[in-house]
Amino acid sequence: ALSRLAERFAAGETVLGGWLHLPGGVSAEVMGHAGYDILTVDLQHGLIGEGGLVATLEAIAATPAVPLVRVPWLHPPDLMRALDAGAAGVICPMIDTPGQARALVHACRYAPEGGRSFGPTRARMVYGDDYGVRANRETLVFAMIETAGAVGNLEAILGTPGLSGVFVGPGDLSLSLTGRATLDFRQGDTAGIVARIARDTLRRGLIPGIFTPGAELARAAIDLGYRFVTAGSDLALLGGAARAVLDELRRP
Ligand code: 3PY
Ligand code: MG
Repeated sequence: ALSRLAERFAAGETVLGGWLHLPGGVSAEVMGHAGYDILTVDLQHGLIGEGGLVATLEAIAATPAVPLVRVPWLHPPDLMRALDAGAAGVICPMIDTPGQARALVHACRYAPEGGRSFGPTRARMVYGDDYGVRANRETLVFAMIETAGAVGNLEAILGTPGLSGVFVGPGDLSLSLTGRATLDFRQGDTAGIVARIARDTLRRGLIPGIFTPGAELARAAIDLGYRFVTAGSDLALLGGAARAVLDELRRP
């Protein structure tokens, strides 16, 4: 298998993710050896960039973590290159309509289910010669739900054949719903909507995922039923730990 993730999700397990913003690969190794089940290379807001993708995937491969890529946008060449480079799955930002969800799946699945072009350069090396016949079944494809429009279209998006699950971006979602971006999805109207996304996604037999910056919000997400819970990015965890040391030492 590309990973044991599909089985773990099917068994109802909660899987913990880390998020990678820092280039260079060493922080990816640190995060992987820390024990995250999944590491997501963020090519949208991270500092890694397309040119740093392969080195970061190689660093993840030196750890037990499963590599996913958050692509910059719904752009089929980026999705296909991330998968060819060895991502076990992709997370695509700003999927607001069922048409966009269909385009996302189409780019990530080989014919007859989709239109992914064949050329799994590094993926075949990493996952084996039968990658081509297993990829459609095992590649994870997550549509990000992070606008009011996406919430309005949720049922239709969840009906997209071949979609593995959805992934909530609480920053953009709160920005869209309230005009102010916060990762704390427990605030205001966002709370009920984030709870409903988990319920509706589970009811359709798909995987509800979400980004959180750390343990407290990750726990709250797990309590709502989220199964793929990202809990922290390398950049934010480093900054938070550094601030905690300095606060402790400089406390009057
Ligand atoms: C968001 O919170 O909008 C995200 O995309 C999380 O990375
Ligand atoms: Mg976002």
